[in-house]
Amino acid sequence: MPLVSGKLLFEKANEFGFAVGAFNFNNMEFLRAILESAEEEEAPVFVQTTESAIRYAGIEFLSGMVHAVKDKYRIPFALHLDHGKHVETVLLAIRYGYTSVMIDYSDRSYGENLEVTRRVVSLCAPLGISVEAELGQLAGIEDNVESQEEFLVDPVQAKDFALRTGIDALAPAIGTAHGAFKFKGEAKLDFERLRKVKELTNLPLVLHGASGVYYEYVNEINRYGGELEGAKGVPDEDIRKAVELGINKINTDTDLRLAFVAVLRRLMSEERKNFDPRKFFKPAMEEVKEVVKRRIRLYGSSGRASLF
Ligand code: TD3
Ligand code: ZN
Repeated sequence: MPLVSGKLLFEKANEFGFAVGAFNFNNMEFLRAILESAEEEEAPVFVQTTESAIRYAGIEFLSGMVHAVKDKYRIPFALHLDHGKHVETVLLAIRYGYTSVMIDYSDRSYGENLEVTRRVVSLCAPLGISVEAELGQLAGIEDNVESQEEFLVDPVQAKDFALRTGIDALAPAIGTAHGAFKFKGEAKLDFERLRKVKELTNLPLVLHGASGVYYEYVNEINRYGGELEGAKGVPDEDIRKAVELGINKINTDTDLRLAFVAVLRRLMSEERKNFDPRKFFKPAMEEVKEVVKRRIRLYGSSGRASLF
């Protein structure tokens, strides 16, 4: 049971109360690390690419790799477009065999978000491709805490949006941010808001900007010449709570990047005579596998492949 529609993953996760890991890739090393880890954990998984990943690698390479290896794995997994900002990218993803897409008009007006998301659902639903949309905006580290509230999801609006678009999953902004610098002080997620959104929509929900930004990797990077002072992520405890409150897909990119680069920085500093990139990439890929497995366990999705 290899490449499946995101619908299937969203529905099972919502029914059984766990979250499926959604990990980003730009290259063979990350894709392999994600699929091998999910296979070893017997976990369903989303592999996903942003528009910038598509610009970097080309959609032929990204989708081509996934389709070339899909029968090697027994776990169910979906190929997902992360943060699709243009309907044209959604059409491209459909053409290249993606099984799930996100249309992200969260930075436009509510009316525009509604209209474009409806259009994407009308394109994808007949093809069995799932659609994720977003309401509210992810905070940046520079936003001050007081002014943040207006960027968070409005639960009543979420209910209206769900009913009028027919989306398969919703990403509600509840105080997380993308990248390695998520919070100035303590991490602060609006769990009450999350509880409300779940109660009013009963939709599969997606948590973006969820990386833990583990200090082991940040410290290793800083020790070997990096400058990531002040990096901060979402504590594991908050992830567990979010899953309990109804999060069913968790996006993680930064944690994989940090693990990979931590190993690269150390090895490139220690192994000064080596110029075979594989000798750097292989151990870096192994570290990405470790962090993917750690996240999959945290999300409660280990062993869940047997549900499909
Ligand atoms: O959608 N994504 C992944 C791509 C964002 C750009 O890196 C996320 O929500 C992941 O967030 P995080 O916490 O890994 O940066
Ligand atoms: Zn995101």
